[in-house]
Amino acid sequence: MPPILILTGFEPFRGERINPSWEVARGFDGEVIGGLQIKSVRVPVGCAKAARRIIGAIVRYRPRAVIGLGEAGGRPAVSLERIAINLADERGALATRGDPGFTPVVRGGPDAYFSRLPLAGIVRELDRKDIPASVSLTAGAYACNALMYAALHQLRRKPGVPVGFIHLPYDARQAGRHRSLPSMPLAMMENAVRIAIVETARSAK
Ligand code: PCA
Repeated sequence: MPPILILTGFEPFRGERINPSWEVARGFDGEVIGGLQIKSVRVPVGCAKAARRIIGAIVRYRPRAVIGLGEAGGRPAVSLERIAINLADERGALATRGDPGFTPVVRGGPDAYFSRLPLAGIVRELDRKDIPASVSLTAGAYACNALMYAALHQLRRKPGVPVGFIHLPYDARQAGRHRSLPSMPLAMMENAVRIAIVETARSAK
């Protein structure tokens, strides 16, 4: 069996019927791209739960690469996350009033990890295909950040394994609920993620 690339997507949350990240991730399950077999993993929305699920998947599948996907409603482009921080706002930004305090994703872990995906190469290919994309300097402090941080921490002694996270806009099917916010057709997001997988597989050792 070819080595595994774990591709995660989240369950729907905040009253949505779908989460574009899982809609995209599940479509790749079982496919072999660049010599890596995609294992799609559905993740619950919560910092601790998401961290636990990705760590379990990494232990189980011993992946050669990990790409997390999440929904970032309101962002106009595919966001390649550069940084994961050791801060978990378990209630999510919407519930935050005042200072949420400091709860780490991993007690005693470093403040932050940088993405280990080949971001420059991915952005170049996305630009070439006219898919709106940019590198983002914050993945927030909720479940998506927690998943990215936990994956990078879990694989900190395997620097040859690319690990990172990509936020997706709302899917066009969610646009009716969010009329003043940008959205993207699912097929375009699938193309974007395919490009990210190809570039990542190429960089995996
Ligand atoms: N987006 C949230 C959590 C789950 C998701 O799809 C986030 O950005 O943290």
